[in-house]
Order: sequence, then structure tokens, then C-alpha cells
Amino acid sequence: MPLTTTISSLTQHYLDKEDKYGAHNYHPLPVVLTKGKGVHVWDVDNRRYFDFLSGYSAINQGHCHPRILETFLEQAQKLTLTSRAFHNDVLGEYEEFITRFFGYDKVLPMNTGVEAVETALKLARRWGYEVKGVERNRAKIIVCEQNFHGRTISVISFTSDEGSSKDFGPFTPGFEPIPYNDINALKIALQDPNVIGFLVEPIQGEAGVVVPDEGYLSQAAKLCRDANVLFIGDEIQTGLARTGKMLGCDHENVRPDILILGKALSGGTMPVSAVLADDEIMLTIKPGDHGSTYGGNPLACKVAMTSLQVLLDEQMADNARVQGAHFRKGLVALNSDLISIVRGKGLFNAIVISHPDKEAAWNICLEMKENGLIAKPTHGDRIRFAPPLTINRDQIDECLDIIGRSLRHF
Ligand code: IF1
Repeated sequence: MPLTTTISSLTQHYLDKEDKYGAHNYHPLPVVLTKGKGVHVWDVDNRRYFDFLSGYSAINQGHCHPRILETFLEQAQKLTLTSRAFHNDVLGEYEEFITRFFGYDKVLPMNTGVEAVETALKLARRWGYEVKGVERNRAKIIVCEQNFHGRTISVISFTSDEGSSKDFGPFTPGFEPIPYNDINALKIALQDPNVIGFLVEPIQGEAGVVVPDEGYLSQAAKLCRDANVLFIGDEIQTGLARTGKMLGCDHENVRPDILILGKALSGGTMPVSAVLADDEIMLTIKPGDHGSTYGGNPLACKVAMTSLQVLLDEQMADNARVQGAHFRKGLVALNSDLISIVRGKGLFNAIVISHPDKEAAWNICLEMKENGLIAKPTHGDRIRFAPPLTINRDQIDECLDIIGRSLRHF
């Protein structure tokens, strides 16, 4: 059911430019944003929206958070990049801060999320050969079907998403997919002595916010410990207060052997990611074995410290827990026959749309845009709802009203 969505000539002007000069590697909602503040963004026609994607959970602290911006602007005028060829007066301070914050011996700073995932895979393999003693080039890492860990060739080598991998082969070997949330499948896979790691998202994001059964993460961690296999937690999207705890693994008191962070680590200002581990793993990498031009740059380090501190000072995890529970209750109370499933944790939620029109979720997002809320479908029939963690109860109620009106109008 095609819906009319208003596209002004000014908006169309920007869409045309991107269409003509930019790669067509995305299919964005037809909205052109020009300003962001807190939970709101404005388009070029000065229409205001609630942002219910938050840059795929990179903007947990809210758009243009004043304290993060202040840090950014101050450091940007002082020293932005030294490379790791030289030391600087920020990196050590940051390394101490973040390792104490999460309780690990060391951190390896990178930039994008997928770089941190690749770094974690390299660390696990290096540990597998040099500490566990697996035969060289035989190391295997267990991954979950329907995962999303990024888009490099090695990482898409173990994706189950056809779109992410089709005609990008040949692929990197050494990864074994098992069903997510299936403890028995993990138990069987761990019997292979060449397995050195288990890479898992505490909640699967791109799959449509798939929350595993209570106990899955803790049982998986125990099975890994018993098999001398590293539990590698990809908290790039579930971490940093998004699910109502600082980390998704915190819901089950699981401490990943390798912790991967990204996205909101910079409050949506610039790509900052990090891999945390203890010395037995981290020190298998020697000088010159791994790195990146911008990894651990002073600007990123300062911004990351403030981005983390703000999460604590403004109790964003608690707010995510409270507002998220209220939001899910409100979604259920809409009693819409278009919603077949409501699921999530904290302010990481999604609805599954049931409707014969495969464009239904997309058209509902267009309708919500007309009503002042922007979100985007994933895998066709799921709509992810992930506002900044600063959202308050009145704003949640206003958004529930927008969602309800949009569903009814549809
Ligand atoms: C896109 C969603 C997808 C991630 C997890 C690593 C990465 C991501 C758990 C890589 C990135 C982004 C990438 C973006 C869409 C978005 C996403 F789940 F967040 F919605 F794709 F699944 N681990 N997720 O979620 O981090 O290299 O992007 O910094 O690629 O379309 P990155």
C-alpha cells in the first residue's frame, strides 16, 4: 500500500545529489537531516523528529551532547593525531581509564567496530597458537547464524546474510556457524580441540533485536571456560548502557575474555572502538604485529573518556531499563494486529510486523516519519526502535502515540 510521503524540493535536491554522485550502498528513508540535539533531529525543512535509530546505537548519549562536544572542541585545537610512532599525553590516561572502567588488564584502541572485531579475531587466533597450543593455521572460531559483526571480507566470511556476502568471495576460512541461543549446538561445536574462540552478540541487532533465553550467555561462558575457549563478546551495539546495563553481558554477570566496544564509545562524534582483554591474551601481540593510523589518537581518547563518564553521571543504563520497560509495555498496549512480536531489553527494542505487503514495515516507517519519528526496518518485516538513552517518560509516551497513530493510519 504505497503511502504518500511529502518530499520537499529542497529535500529532493539533496537526494538527487547523493543519487548522482554517491555509491548506492544504502537505501535510506527519504529524509535529509541537518541538525541534532538530544533525542531530536531536524530536517532541511526544519521539521523535527524523534531519532529512534540513534546512528545504530552510536548516539546513546544523545545528539551533540554538550560535555562530549566540549571535550572534542578543546582537544581538536590542541593535538588530534600523533600516530603510534610517538607517544602522547592522552593515550596512557585513556588506557588506564577504560581498563579500570571495564576491569581488564589492557586495551587495544581501534576506530570502527569491524576493525575491533578483526582485532579480536587476530588476538584469539594468536592466543590459540601461542597459549592454547592449537596447530598452526588450524584455529577455529565458532560464530552464530544471523550474526552481524561488520562488513570486511573476513567478517562477512561468516555471515548468514546473503546480501552481505553474495559475490564478495572467496572467503576467509576458520569459522563455524551454529544456531544462536542454542546451548546444545555450542556444546557439540566445542568438542573440536581446534576451537579457540566463540564470537557472540549478547543480543543480535541486525537480526532484529533477538534476545536469547535467560541463562544462554552464562551457560555459553561456562562451556567456553571448561573447553579453554575464549568467549568473545561483541558489545558494539549492545554495550554502553543500551540494554539497561553497562554491557549486555552484565545481565548474566558474564565477563567476556575479549570485550569489543564501538559506536557510542564516542557519543556519535567520530569512529572510536576498543578491544579489552587480560595480559595472557593481549600480550601475544608484539610491537609491529597490529595497528592502525588513527587507532588511539588523542582526540578519540579524550572523547571516549567523556562519552563513558557521561553514561555514568547521567545514569543512562538505569534510564534505558526504566524507559525501555515502559516503552515495550506501551507497544503491547497498542494492541495492533500489525505487531506480531514486541522484543528487546532496555532501550534496544524492535517490533515484527505481520502484514501480507512485504513493504509494510517500510511504509509504516514512512508514516511515522510524517508523524515526527524516524526509524528504519531491518530484514524487511522488523522495525528497530533505539532512541538516545536520555529520552524521558513524557517523550516515550509521545512516541508511543506517534507509533500508534501511524499503525492505525496504515
Ligand atoms: C551497516 C546494526 C548492522 C554491529 C555489531 C560490529 C559492527 C556493527 C554488533 C560493525 C555495526 C551497524 C553497521 C551498519 C548498520 C548497523 C547494523 F545492527 F547496528 F543495525 F548492520 F547490523 N558489531 N552495525 O552492529 O561496526 O564497522 O559499522 O563500526 O553496516 O549498515 P562498524
